Amino acid sequence: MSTPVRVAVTGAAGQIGYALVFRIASGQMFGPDTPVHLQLLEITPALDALQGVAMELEDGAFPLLAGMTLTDDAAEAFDGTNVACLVGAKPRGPGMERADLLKDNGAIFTGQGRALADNAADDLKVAVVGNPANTNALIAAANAEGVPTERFSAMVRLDENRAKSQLANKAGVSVAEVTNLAVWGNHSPTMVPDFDNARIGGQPLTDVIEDRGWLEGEFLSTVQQRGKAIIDARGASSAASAANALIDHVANWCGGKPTPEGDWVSMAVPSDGSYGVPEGLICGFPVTTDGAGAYRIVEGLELSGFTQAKLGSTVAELEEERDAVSDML
Ligand code: NAX
Repeated sequence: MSTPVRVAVTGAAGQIGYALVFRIASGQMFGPDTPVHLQLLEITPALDALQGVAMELEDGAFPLLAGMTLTDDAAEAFDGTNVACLVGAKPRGPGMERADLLKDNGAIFTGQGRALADNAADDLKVAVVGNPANTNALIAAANAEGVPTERFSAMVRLDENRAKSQLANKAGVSVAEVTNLAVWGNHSPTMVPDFDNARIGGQPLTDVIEDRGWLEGEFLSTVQQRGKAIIDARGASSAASAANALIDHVANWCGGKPTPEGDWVSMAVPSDGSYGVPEGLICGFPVTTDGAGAYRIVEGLELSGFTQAKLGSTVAELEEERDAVSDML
């Protein structure tokens, strides 16, 4: 057996954490031959609940689970961490403005960025799920002195998976037939699923689904509002599907599951200026990954006027968020 991958999960006793850690322990993030050591971080009042999660992990008797660390101390949680899944965040409370949410979460991600820089392994990779995910990733990266910025990402994969499922249903095909579906921008209702460059069964998607009114209307709004629809139906926000998307995100990036030849996936990563997105913003892009920690933004895609305009709006929102937390960058 190889050396265990040290995986930190923050907010590990929360809803997504509960859906995530068992799948990591069972080998779905890093493959069936890679042991993992789970480093679980929670706030102090949630440590009892975290203990319960750890007991259930023990009761899963996972052969790949090499060890666990349970703590409320970020330095301990990130000690030697290879992959950090930053899920824990402060939810938006009643009457709370978006700016307050940005600031409160900014404080968490400032501290976690520093703790990662001081304690994590040299090959650290970070996937941020806690909202506002893109801007939290920006803050963590800015405060992680010495860690290359491109090691920080935010998750837009749930949006991609949601979009693929809607498209597969519409076309009457298996979801596996829907490929090359990028989600551009912010993980927020402004994000943009790029149907112009997507494919179904290898054909341009727009040749298979010719109803452009549906693509620009109902499809887009269904994907953008899916999080709210889940809350309305379930009385709680997406958890298992979010954990599933994070498994996909990390597995493709550095869990030994490269993007299939000719396909791409969506990750929010620091912009290199591609497609007019200001450099440094953590923005959803189409990327190819090698499964071993490297990714590349797919260049040269043509965007329709519709998608280009939507990209402009989501990027403007990211810039506003960045400006609201400029004192933390
Ligand atoms: P929960 O409230 O169930 O769990 C969050 C957990 O984080 C709690 O157990 C809390 O004690 C812990 N926590 C809070 N501050 C912490 C800190 N400083 N250090 C460590 N742990 C801390 O929320 P859950 O449903 O699990 O969602 C977690 C985050 O994911 C939220 O911010 C949510 O908005 C975000 N989401 C992001 C998605 C994405 O696609 N990027 C989709 C799903 C989800 O909405």
